[in-house]
Amino acid sequence: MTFLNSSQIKSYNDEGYVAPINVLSTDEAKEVRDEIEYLEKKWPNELEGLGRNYVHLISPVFDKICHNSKILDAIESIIGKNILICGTTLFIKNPNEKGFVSFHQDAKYIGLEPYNWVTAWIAVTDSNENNGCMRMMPGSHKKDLKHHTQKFDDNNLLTRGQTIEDISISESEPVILKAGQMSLHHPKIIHGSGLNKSKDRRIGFVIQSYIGTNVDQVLGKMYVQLARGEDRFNYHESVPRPIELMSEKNCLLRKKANDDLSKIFYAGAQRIGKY
Ligand SMILES: O=C(O)CCC(=O)C(=O)O
Repeated sequence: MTFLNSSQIKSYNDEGYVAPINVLSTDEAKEVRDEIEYLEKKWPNELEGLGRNYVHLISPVFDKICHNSKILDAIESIIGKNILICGTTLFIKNPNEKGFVSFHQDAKYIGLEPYNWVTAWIAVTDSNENNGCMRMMPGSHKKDLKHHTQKFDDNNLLTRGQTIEDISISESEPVILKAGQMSLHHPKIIHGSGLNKSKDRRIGFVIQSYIGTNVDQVLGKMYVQLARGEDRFNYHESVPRPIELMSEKNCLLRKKANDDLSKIFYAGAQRIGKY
């Protein structure tokens, strides 16, 4: 049993995030990195652009992480026992690239309501201040959603380059994780991340997000798996777990899921970005 303890729950409620939480062994984290690098080598475009999303639908390795009981225990501590997996994203920052994530709130454009959901950021590699770890503005989840400027900058890893202006980095807290650890963050917390100045990749496998079964998608259609409990709401399309890597059927399903996800991500936007 790896439910969050009372001080972890307090930290999530007060600060809007909790970290670090040990969930994978170093070997398990390495297995995820190897899977990413195998996919990149064998199917070079598969994880590019929109393809960084819904990877758990094409690979049993990512799927296994999403259904990991240690992760689910922690999630249950926050959103209750009826849990759906509604999406995954790879946030990869390669050395010598200029990738960054502007300060933003996930709830702004994602269409998931009510906010009974939580994002799990799993460190596939170490994530620290030198390689561009996430930074959180503690307590910001308690305020309203803020105005975001849509900048579409080339190196911004967010869909629209959505940016909350005038955030003071010195007031943010770094989320330092070892490979195999995770952080959990609230839909409304303001967060972002800077450049990778190291010589290795910084990789986050992000379950974006675990949602309570009572959470609807108000902008479009999502493809979900039941992770725990039961779903009496049936708001979303339910999809099977993959049993082999890149099967034709699962690739087609993922393509459909990503096309629909793009409609959600860019609802009302002036243009479509890279992701
Ligand atoms: O990986 C990053 O640096 C940012 C990821 C992020 O914004 C998120 O998981 O909500």
